[in-house]
Amino acid sequence: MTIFDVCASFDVGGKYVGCRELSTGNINSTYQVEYLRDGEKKFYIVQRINTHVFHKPIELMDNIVRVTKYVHDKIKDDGFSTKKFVLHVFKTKEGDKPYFVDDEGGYWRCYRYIPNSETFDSCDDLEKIKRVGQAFGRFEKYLDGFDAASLHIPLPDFHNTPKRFDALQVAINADVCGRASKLKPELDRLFALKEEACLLQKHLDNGDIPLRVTHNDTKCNNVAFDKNTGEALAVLDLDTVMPGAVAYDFGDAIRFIANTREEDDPDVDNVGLDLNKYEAFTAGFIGEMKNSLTDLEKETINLGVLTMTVELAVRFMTDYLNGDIYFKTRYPGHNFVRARNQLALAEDVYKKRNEMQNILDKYVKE
Ligand code: GN1
Ligand code: MG
Repeated sequence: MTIFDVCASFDVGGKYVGCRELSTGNINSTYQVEYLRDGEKKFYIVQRINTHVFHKPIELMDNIVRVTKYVHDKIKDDGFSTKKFVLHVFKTKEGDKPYFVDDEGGYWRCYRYIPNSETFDSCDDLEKIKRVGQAFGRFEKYLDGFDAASLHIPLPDFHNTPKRFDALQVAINADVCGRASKLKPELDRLFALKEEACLLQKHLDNGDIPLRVTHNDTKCNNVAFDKNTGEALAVLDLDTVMPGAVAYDFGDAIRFIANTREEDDPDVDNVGLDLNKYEAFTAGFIGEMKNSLTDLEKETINLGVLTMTVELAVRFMTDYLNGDIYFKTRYPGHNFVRARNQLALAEDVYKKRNEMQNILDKYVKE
């Protein structure tokens, strides 16, 4: 089965020209495909869904179809371009399905490539960071009226931090690769943050904060930008869209975009939270979202930054202990490097929590 065959199964017009694999993303395999239609180049994104991670690809695609349709209609009402501001899911020619199953049982999907767009794996420009915040804030604002409980849950307990700690403990006890003893200092530091990092889940369990439709992977490379105007366009990578807390999305975005180093930089002494970047993202996100937020959401949204950072450190560490079976790694020890990086960031976030709160209060009240 070639990418050409996969493309041919979807209802996209024109002549296939070629494809290239895009290397970003720790989970799915992604290809950008070029077509020619009426003398014009058209681009599509074709992805093989990682069914080791996403066990129910049909449900996952059902979520994506429903959420993109809802956002599509809101954008149309607001008079914005639906081609630019929301992903379009192609259906198959046969069966009208939003996924194609190849002869090995692999699940594929096809999106329209957002025209004339680009993504960034990291971002230092504060104006651009603010726009990333606006894009994710807009996404959640548009989905404010969507019945979150009606969505399938592709990854149960994805951001259930206490359960992530439980899984870490299981991995430590099993220690299948004999790596646990040399990780003791890092594990002690991680467990020291456990109580604080698990507070958000308590609020959710008690029903104190609402379940919303959340994106759950709010990295800046999941926002498309217009190549010419620099405007933030559609939000990408909707695999993990499911019910959650707004603090997940806010926190995960800050964790990624406001780290002074990249997520897997081994130079942990220089990893920390950049408060200027924090402020830029907050201005964009809160600017879009603040009228939809409850008082307790405003009070707890910052807790998401610590929670998401600790949680990802726990996840990378767990995967390292389990023998690197979940995240794609590029070299031995990659997951451990990532875990140490996120741990250093989490400690700095904890130190800066009061400064963060002062900045947040300013935008919440504006
Ligand atoms: C994974 O594949 P990617 O980069 O979109 C992961 C996220 C992590 C991220 C860390 C489904 O996302 O939760 O935050 O790596 N996605 C899944 O880079 O586990
Ligand atoms: Mg992604």
